[in-house]
Amino acid sequence: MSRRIALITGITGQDGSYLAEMLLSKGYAVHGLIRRSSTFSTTRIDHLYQDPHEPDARLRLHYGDLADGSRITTLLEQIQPDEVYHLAAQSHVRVSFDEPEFTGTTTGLGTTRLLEAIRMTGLPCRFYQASSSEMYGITAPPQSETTPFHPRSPYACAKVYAYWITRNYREAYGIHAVNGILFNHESPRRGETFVTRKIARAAARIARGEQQYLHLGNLEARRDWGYAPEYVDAMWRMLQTDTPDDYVVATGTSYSVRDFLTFCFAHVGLDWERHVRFDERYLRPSEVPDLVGDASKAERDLGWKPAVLTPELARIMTDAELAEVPGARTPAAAPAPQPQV
Ligand code: NAP
Ligand code: F7E
Repeated sequence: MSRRIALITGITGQDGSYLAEMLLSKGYAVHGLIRRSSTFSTTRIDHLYQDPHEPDARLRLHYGDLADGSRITTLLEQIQPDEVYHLAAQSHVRVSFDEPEFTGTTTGLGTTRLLEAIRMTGLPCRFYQASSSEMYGITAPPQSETTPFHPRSPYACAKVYAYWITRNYREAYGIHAVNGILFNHESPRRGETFVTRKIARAAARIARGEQQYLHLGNLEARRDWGYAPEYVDAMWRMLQTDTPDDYVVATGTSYSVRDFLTFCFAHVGLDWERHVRFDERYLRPSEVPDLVGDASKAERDLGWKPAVLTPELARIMTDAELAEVPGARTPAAAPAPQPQV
């Protein structure tokens, strides 16, 4: 059987890096879309580097941006992927209130640009859309595939648009397109301004005496926090089914930000209440109070079930921060992976 080819947008992000690892381990040729920037943004995939001059290199990167539809079309023609995992987005909810238009162009319309490129090229590839539990907003938990959406941020509104355009291209053009409605998933590779990483990092730094206080916003919000490497496996499973469909991926449990603080700080032997200070800058104009996913459809149809729940996740993330040598960003073992230009 010929080698399968995957294209990942957002390969430099948390999920993209785990997905690239997993697909390479399954024997795929993996192509990644990355943005050109004046400094390298490839830290999360440096360990996957393969010299692109080697004819058998299975990881290749290409410059491109979600705002650039013609580039996406030519890339698809060139790569001829079997599977497209569309993970790239402006993914920060708080930032989306500051940059609503940009969030709409990338997180929302970016999906249309990819789907339209697939339609125009006529490629028979399968398409994964990174949909989000944020789409449920203030709808009461537990949330499943049939729960109505009530988005509460420009990010969530953009994701609702992207969800429906994915379904529309499936219904209108028969494209094998699926929505993975993923609840929060975290890891040591999580961006540093998301609350779990911020807390795990601060707990380790305070324990080492490098920091005294952590400033946070709403501690009452409840989230269904799972472990990112397990969630990319669910993405892959969704694209292996014969009939495209939409799936919730979640642990089915929920904890508050306050609970997450307790898990991380207790792990390093500290009382978080002595170190956390409130800062209203981290509040959102409209908040999402409580998310708990019902992933029974994914378990039934895809055989997917999470193993790591939030308390263990907090320990994994805090241990990873404790293992970081202060001040020393680990130099890449190999040259940073770069697209061929
Ligand atoms: P992330 O770490 O923020 O990664 C986002 C990726 O998108 C990065 O590779 C980023 O590139 C890229 N990107 C952003 N704007 C772009 C643009 N204009 N053109 C090309 N690439 C662009 O996000 P993540 O946590 O891995 O999440 C992956 C996807 O799942 C996102 O769509 C997110 O909204 C969605 N999602 C995440 C969760 C979660 O809990 N993690 C839950 C549900 C859905 P740079 O590295 O250059 O910034
Ligand atoms: O906030 C509260 C904040 O930014 C979680 C993205 O991956 O998951 C993520 O979105 C909660 C919120 O994640 C701080 O108000 C308190 O209630 O870590 P977060 P998020 O907004 O849930 C969904 C599923 C996605 O799709 C998104 O792409 O924590 N919170 N104090 C804080 N949050 C942050 N970031 N910083 C604080 O200081």
